Amino acid sequence: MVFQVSKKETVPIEGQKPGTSGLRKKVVVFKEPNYLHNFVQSTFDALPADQVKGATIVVSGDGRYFSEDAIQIIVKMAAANGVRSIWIGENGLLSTPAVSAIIRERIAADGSKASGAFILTASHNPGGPLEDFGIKYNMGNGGPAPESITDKIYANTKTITEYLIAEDLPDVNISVSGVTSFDGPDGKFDIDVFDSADEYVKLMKKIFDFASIRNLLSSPKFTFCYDSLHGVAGAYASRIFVEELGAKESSLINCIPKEDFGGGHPDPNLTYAKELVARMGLGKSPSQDEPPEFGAAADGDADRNMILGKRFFVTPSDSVAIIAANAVQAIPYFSSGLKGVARSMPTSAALDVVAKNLNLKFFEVPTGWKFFGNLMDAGMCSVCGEESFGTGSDHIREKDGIWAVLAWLSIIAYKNKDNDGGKLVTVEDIVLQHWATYGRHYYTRYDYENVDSDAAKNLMAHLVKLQSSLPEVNKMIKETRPEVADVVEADEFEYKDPVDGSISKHQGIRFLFEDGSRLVLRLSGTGSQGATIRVYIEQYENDPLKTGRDSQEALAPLVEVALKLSNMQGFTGRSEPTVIT
Ligand code: G16
Repeated sequence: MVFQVSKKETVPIEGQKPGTSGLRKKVVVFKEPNYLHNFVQSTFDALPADQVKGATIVVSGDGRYFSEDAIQIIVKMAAANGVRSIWIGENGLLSTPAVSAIIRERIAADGSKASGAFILTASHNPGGPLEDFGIKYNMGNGGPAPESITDKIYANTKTITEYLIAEDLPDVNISVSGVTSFDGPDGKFDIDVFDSADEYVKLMKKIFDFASIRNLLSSPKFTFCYDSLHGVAGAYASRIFVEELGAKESSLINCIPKEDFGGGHPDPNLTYAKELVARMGLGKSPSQDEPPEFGAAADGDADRNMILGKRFFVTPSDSVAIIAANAVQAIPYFSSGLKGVARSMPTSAALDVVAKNLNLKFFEVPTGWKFFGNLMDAGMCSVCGEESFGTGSDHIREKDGIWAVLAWLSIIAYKNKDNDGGKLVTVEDIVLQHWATYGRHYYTRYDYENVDSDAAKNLMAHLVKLQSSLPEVNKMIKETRPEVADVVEADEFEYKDPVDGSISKHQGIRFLFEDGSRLVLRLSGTGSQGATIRVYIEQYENDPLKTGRDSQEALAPLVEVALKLSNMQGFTGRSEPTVIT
């Protein structure tokens, strides 16, 4: 059978602007007639022709509700647009980092490589018929499409008049590995379904010393727990932690991927990873059992991570700093040194102190993983991270949740390597030692979710106006909490990419204090409804006698100042944030 290509008329649909990481909307919106079709065609039309015609493209995601329907539609549209091969992880499952690895590493039997990928995920947002779906495009380097492409996609969605589809192509059986070939007007079209984990596991084995991690996991002193929150990390957890590294099957919780994430919110933080938090002894009512020594969780698409020790939370900002400080000694992939390190602007300056002490190149970029990609492609950055529970390296061009766990396990193994009979060097010991060397950045983030969009815009506009009068800002601070230092600089963060010179403006409102503290406010680019206001609060302490305080208590004066300056309650009507991390 030769499939036919149909041209279907359509009209532009409003609101298809990709956010921080792709287009995320409610499933009901994605199910509206032509909603997905318009976005997919707009993407094909935004890509260079040779990355579509005759190319190989990956399509998969975190398996959330509507994924299979979306895969079938994208396959038919890809065939009609002249794509040569489509690669799909079994059951449509590929974690975001695995997609990046596949684009970079996988070579088909005929020697071809993929030129890009549609990743179907709304990341840490809940899934199900009434929840969120998402789609984003990654390029040939394995990283999210740059703004030059996402801007084109958006422009196309505003002028689209038709899309192409091969309606008579049968649905693909995505549950069985193998290649199926079809004949189309442009020649052959292949659909290649393959194991979701093989390529990723191979890559992890090249980066880490699995033998030393296996040794750690077999030690009676060390106990371990991993929570996939029913996201796609479950498709990798058993293979890596149990089969390859010898962890007990019972150390994995919520590791069966589910299309609605078991009804939960697949966001690995202290609020949503409730079961793990309780197991680790950090819950409101501490668990009866002795908590494990190490715990970690992933989000829906497995690019985020949360790292916990026994009754101990590691902030993501500290996590990337600690990984950077120990990478060369503990992780074989970095043994010849780090090319540089980078963090997003709202992430705490813990990484800056490490970079300074170790004399490493350092970059501060806007929120959004795509900004790290250019630095990595140019060989300027090896390790990077964000406060939003994202950590990664130049092995791929996405953040990588399981990589972060393996990095921590490698560091713990390294710190315990000569420790035959002694007490385990724990996660907490490693963090305390880090603070003793580099000082501590107290850090917290307040999120106000689903706020009225106009109220959020007005709040931001009010802050920008306030920034023009520092004496007024400092007067308000003194009236609120006299012990808080003066603001010495206030601006909106703007980034000039050192590789391609592109400029990104309005990347967050900053208040920089005389003692190094910072307040940052920005609107999230990943929500699907209303606006989410994020308030980031940070204070540096390098007096060893003062690094052991409770972080919410230490930051209370700055939090009060942030809420006062922003007039949060006045603009939004909210007296409490939705989530504190
Ligand atoms: C995405 C981006 C991250 C960003 C995060 C939060 O992650 O890749 O770089 O930090 O969104 O962004 P925002 O503060 O705008 O909500 P993910 O895991 O959601 O794909």
